[in-house]
Amino acid sequence: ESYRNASKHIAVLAFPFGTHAVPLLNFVLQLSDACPHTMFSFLNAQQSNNSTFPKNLDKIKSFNVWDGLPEGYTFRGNPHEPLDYFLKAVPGNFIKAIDVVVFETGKPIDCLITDAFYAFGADIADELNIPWVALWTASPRALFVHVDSDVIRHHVGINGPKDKPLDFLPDFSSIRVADLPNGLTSGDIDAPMPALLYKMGVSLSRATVIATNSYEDLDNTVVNMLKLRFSTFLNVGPFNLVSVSSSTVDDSHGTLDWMSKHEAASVVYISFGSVITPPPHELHALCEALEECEFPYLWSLRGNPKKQLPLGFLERTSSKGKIVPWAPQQKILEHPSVGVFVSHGGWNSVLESINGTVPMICRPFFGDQQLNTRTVEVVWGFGLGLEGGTLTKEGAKQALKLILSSQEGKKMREKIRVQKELACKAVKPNGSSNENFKTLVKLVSNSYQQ
Ligand code: U2F
Repeated sequence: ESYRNASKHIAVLAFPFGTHAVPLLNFVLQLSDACPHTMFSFLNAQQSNNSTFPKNLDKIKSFNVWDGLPEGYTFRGNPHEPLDYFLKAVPGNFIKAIDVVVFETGKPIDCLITDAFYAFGADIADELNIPWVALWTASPRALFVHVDSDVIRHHVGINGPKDKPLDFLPDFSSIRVADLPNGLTSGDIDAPMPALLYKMGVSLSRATVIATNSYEDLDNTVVNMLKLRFSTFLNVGPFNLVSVSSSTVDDSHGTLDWMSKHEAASVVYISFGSVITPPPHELHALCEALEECEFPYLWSLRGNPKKQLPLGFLERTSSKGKIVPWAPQQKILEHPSVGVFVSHGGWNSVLESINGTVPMICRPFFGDQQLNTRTVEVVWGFGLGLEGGTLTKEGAKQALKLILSSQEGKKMREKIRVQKELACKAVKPNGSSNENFKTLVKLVSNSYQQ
């Protein structure tokens, strides 16, 4: 059945920054298989649609919304700038686009799916009298701190001591104030993004379903707390075990062949996600550590390696290393030669590390990344943070050696293997994510068929 012939119409509102639209699209792809007679309109900023949206999907059509950028705007390297403009344009740009889609297709909207960031989804859904499904694309733990913002603020204050543990929350005693996203209890709590996340925490109780890209066993205590808060909080991931988006399998730089030339569990894979490049002195520190330890490395680096890395580094390590502008990360992490993943701790990277059973070294930058780092290190024990939170030559050397060539590294690999098994079990028929997904489909279709 094609987009035009469907009798039901679901509008999807994507968040066009970081790796948000890809998991949302994966979620919608799964739903489109499970919901017959339903068409999906995927509303997103043009740039993000161009990079995430494959051509020719039968039941899913993409539409561009205004990105809020002033005319003639040129990106000068600050990733927060386009985000701030975009946040000024919401929800008006989406409301307008929904009107256009309804007019063009002649089909009213029966259900709204949004990135959970969009607290205003609650109002749009109320206005249209339709269900609202919110997809949280990061970890349950990162969601929980936003849902419980007021409790956390009450206990630790605003801009209070950074090393205070959050021991007033179950299973948070090893998490400190410093691990919370910026703007939750420190920094500018009224800035656009923190304000949006705060509103999200308050509005999510109005969602018909809150779905997340994780699985029940990964952070079970936190998941159970969320289930107590929201009767329809459903872990339906990890999506990377269900579907792999086309952008992550492109291997035009021959990285998989290169990986195959190396010994098992020996290669350092480096990637700081889709948004961030570490500052020059940290790039240099990492290069020096790699060079001194002589570990083979594969580095997905945005920018210009010749300009950003130490003079002569590329030449000196050419037999040991490979630098590419984009790598098929999921496949690299599944490759037997990879031994450690140096990462920024983005949620998709954590899930892909679990899938590949590769211990992580995390250098977090913003949002949930510090909380993920701490959780990986202290709660799950399959990776390391860095002393002082940044890359230094000695810190990187120590962490790389520990994971690649010590007993502790082996233990981490064991721990992550256990997680991989649990993740695989969750997405199997009768597994928790699979069952949760069926519940989600029922909840959505019952509510809009009435
Ligand atoms: C934001 O995500 P990021 O894009 O910064 O980071 P990840 O969640 O780790 O996702 C990166 C994705 O890009 C892929 C990689 C991941 O699926 O496989 N990728 C690739 O295929 N090839 C490359 O060379 C480099 C990356 C945000 F910054 C995070 O804090 C959030 O946790 C996340 C989810 O909400 O979104």
